[in-house]
Formats: sequence, C-alpha cells, structure tokens
Amino acid sequence: MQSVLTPQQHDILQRERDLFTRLESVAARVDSPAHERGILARTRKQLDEFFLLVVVGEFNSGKSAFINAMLGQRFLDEGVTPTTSQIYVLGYGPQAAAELVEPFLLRVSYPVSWLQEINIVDTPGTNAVIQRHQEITEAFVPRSDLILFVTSADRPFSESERAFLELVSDWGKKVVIVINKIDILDEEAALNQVVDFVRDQASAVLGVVPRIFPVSVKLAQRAKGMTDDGSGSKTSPDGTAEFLTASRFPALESFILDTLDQQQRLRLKLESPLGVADNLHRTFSATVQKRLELLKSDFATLDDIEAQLDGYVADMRHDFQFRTSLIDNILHDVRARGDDFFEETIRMGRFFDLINGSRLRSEFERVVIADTHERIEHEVNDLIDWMIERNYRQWQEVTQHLGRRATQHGDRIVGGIGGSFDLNRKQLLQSVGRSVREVVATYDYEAESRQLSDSVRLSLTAMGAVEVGALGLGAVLLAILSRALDPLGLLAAGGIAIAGLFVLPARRRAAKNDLDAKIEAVRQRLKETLSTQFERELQRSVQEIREAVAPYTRFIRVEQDKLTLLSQELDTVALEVKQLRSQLYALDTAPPPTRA
Ligand SMILES: Nc1nc2c(ncn2[C@@H]2O[C@H](COP(=O)(O)OP(=O)(O)O)[C@@H](O)[C@H]2O)c(=O)[nH]1
Ligand SMILES: [Mg+2]
Repeated sequence: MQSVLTPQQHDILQRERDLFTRLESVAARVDSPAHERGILARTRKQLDEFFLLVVVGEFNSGKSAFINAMLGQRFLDEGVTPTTSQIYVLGYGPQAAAELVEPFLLRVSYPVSWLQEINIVDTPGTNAVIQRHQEITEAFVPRSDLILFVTSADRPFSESERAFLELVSDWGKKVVIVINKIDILDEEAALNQVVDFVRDQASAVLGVVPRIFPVSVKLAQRAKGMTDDGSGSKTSPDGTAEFLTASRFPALESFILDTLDQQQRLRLKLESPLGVADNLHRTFSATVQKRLELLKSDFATLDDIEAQLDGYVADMRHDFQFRTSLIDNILHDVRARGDDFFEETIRMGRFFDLINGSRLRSEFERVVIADTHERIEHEVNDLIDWMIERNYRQWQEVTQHLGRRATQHGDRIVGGIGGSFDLNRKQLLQSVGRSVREVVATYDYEAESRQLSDSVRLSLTAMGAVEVGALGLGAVLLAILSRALDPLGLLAAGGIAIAGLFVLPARRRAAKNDLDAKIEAVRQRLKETLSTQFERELQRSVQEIREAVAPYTRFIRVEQDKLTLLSQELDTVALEVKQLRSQLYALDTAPPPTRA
C-alpha cells in the first residue's frame, strides 16, 4: 500500500500506526480482554495489507454464490443449509489453494487478476442455528475495509440483520447493501417496495443512506454460464444477455471493480481503523469511567469514615469537658467544706481545740477530706471505662461501614468492570474489613482499661500531681490545717485576747486562701494531666483506625491517579482520531493526485 501513497496519505498512515500503538498501551493499562487487544494489533498490522471487502449477511442469502459469480466459477460451496463454516479470505494466487492461517480462517488463493488489488472475504453468516458461525462472523467485522451486506429479497432486512448492521455501524464501517434473489419477485413494483424498505431500515441504523444494489446472483451465474455442477458449460448466447440484464449484476460488479479504484480503496483503508479506534475508545472510556465512579463512592465511604472519626473526636472532647467538670465539683465541694470548717473552728470559742489540734485534725479528716480520694478515683475510672467503650464502638462502626461497602461492591461487580482492578480492589476491601473486624472481635476491655489507667496514674505522678486522692491530697490539706493550727505561733502572738482579736481572723483568712490556692492548683494540674492523657489516647485510637483503613485509602488514591491519567490519554486519543478524520476529508476535497 505504501508505494502509492501521497505524502499526506503517508503522514496519515504513520499517525494511525502511532494511534494504535497508544491505544494498545491504554488497552494493557485497563486490562482489556485479549480479543480487544487482538483487534488493535491486527488493525495496525492491516494498514499494510490488502484491501478487505467482507461479505456478510444471514446464511442462505447468497454470499458464497455472489463471490462465485464474481470469480466466474463455482469455487465456494453454496447451499440452502449453513454451508460456509469458516472465514475465507480470497486473494490472488497463480492457482487455487487454501491454507488455514488462524482458527476458522482460511486464506484461499485464486487466479483472478482483480484479487491482486482486492481481497474478498466470505463469512459463515449470521442467524444460523450454529451460534459459533455468528461469533466467527462478528469477530471479523473490525478487520474489514468495506462491508458488503447481502440480504435476500424473500425476507429483506430481518430483525437479526438489523442487529448485525448495528454492530457493523458500531465499528464505524462503510457499508454497501446487496439485495439478492430479486428473480423471485415477479413485479418491478414489488422490487421497488423491497428496495425502499431496505433503504429506510438501513438508513435508520447507519445514519446515512447506503448504496443499494438489487441483484440476482443466480441469474448472473447463469449468464456467466456457471451451471449447478460447476462445469462452466455455456447457455445460449441470446439467453446470456437477457439473464445478465435481468440479474442487474453488472452494476454491482462494476462498482467493485471500477468505482472502488485505488484512491477509493486507500481512502476506505485509512478511514476504517478510525472506526475501530472510536469503538474501542468508547469501550475503554466506559471502563475508566465506571472505575472512576466506583472509586468516587469509595472516596465517599472514606469521607464517611473520616467524618465519623471527626464526629467521634468532637463528641469525646465535649463529653470529656463534662466529665472533668464532675471532678471539679468534687474539689469544689472539698473547698466549700474546708472554708466552712475553718470558719467554724478557727475562732476564739474553740481556742483549746486549736491549741490541742488532734481533735480538729480527725474532724477535718472526717468532714473535709472525707471520701474525696475515692470519689476522684471513681470519676477517673469512669472516665477510663468511658473512653475504652467509645473507642470500641468506633471500631465497630468502621467495621460496619466497610462491611456495607464490600457487599455493595459484590453487587456492582456483576456489572463487569473486569480485570485485575476489580480483583485487587475486592481483595483489599475484604482484607481491610477482616483486619478491622479482628480488632473488634479480639477487643480486650480489661487489658485496655488496665493499660490506660496505669498510664493515667503514671502521668499523674510524673506531672507532680501527687496531691490527688491516695496520691496525697489528704496530706496536703492536713498540712494546711497544721499551718493554721501552729500552736507556737498562736501562743507567741501573746495572749488569748490578742490572738482572738488579731491572729485568728488572719489565720482563718490565710487558711482559706491557702486552701483555695491549693485546691485550684490541684484542679488545674489534674485537669491538665487528664487532658493531655485523654488527647493522646484519643489521637492514638483515631490513628489506629486510620492505619487499619490506610491500605484501602492508598489503593483508591493510586488507582484514581492512574485512571485520571488514562482518562487524559483517552482524551488525546479522541482528539487525534478527530483530527485524522478531518484530514481525510480534507484529502477528499483536494485535487486528486496524479496517477502513475
Ligand atoms: N433464487 C435465488 N437463489 C439464489 C440466488 N443466489 C443464491 N441462491 C441460492 O441460495 C442458497 C444459498 O446460497 P449461498 O451462496 O450458499 O448462501 P450463503 O449462505 O449466504 O453463502 C443456494 O441454494 C443458492 O443457490 C439468487 O439470486 N436467486
Ligand atoms: Mg456461504
């Protein structure tokens, strides 16, 4: 083909080769099935091969008979049953020969000169009882440069023919329609009716009005002297002309042999791959879009999980404030009781108790300190239990979310997005779901809460909040009392009266202030310690959940990036197809090249 190309045609040819190389790489990246990749590879290869005129139609419409009429000899089998069971690619050869080159594909040579320019292809035909025949024929459609669609005048344009023509149109193929067996129609009116009907139907499917050739292959064969036994003995010369006219075959024959000249064939050959490119481009784009959509809802799932985690964190912080306010209340109570106590005891009436001290000390312990330590412990323990419980529930919610996603996915896969993408994604969802479920199933409340309370205790100690509860709050408060009581100081003040007037109110105020400050300091430090510990724990649990989900997150990010790139690549492919097509049209309107 190369030898007869103009520079422009040569340029288009080269660009089409590149286009198919690109499409092949896209095909590999979307795990397109082998047959699609085969089509791409063959289409590229075919750019350098003979022009392929592919004869299709239902079985028994006369395809083989038509090719025989073109050859002038009954070379192929004809018959009312589905006689042709393979693809026959007829090309030129000095003598008749056949060779199986692919499963169901015979390359046949025949010594007729026009086969040097055009290869004609006989197909098993559609709508045969043998489903395989239909598949073989359909699979060959993408390889054609021009489709000769043979329908029969006795059942023109059946439903199966419409469906098949649709497939042909999907591959962007140019179609010429042959209405065969017009010899069975008695009247010209009937023939016109059939032609009109076929034209309307075919135009509706193809979107353009195709060329239509009504013929009688049988009469043509008779005119060419092809007898049923294939011996080639001639009928009478008079009859010959009559048969030939009635067959209307010459118009079709001249279309194939003359109108389809080298430039026309070149044009069709360069255009044909663009239809294939369009078709597979649509397929690949659909795959990419479907996957992107699936990923979009994957992202939505992740966003849901993220939002849940955010809500969890916000709720926890809010509840934490409330829970620490309970501890505040306990300390507040201690302070109030302490104030009352000092108010009550540091006064003249109890001077001897003050001097003695031990009675007040035990009273202080009983009334002011009371069960503060246990109550604080209790609140801290509650806080820990609450955290553990909430953390556990958070894991459960994530499990449910992932579980739902996995089952949703199960439904979607029926839609067939195919390839390793689906497999990877499915396996990942399952394994992530499994590991999260495992956390829930093996969640050890006691161990978790033991660990957390140990660490809370440890950090309380580390932060120097030893004043709390068993950690020494009582001792601290008692120290305040001791200072208030300090009998030496009291006595040194010089007499009961003076003490009563000046020292005791000052002592009382000092004790109260001392208590206020101490309690406030304890409260602050306790809160700070618990907050730090709480935040650390909260972050850790959220982080753990995120890490469990991370492989899924990573997968969809990476896949989305890949698919976005693919989608861009497909856009440039579409653009290239469009440009090539308009360049081809531009060639049509340009003056014809000088012919050798
Ligand atoms: N009446 C009539 N019969 C034809 C004509 N062309 C072919 N046939 C017959 O139709 C039958 C099927 O032909 P064949 O070429 O095997 O059909 P294919 O299955 O499409 O290849 C054969 O019996 C042919 O003799 C025609 O123009 N008129
Ligand atoms: Mg046949």
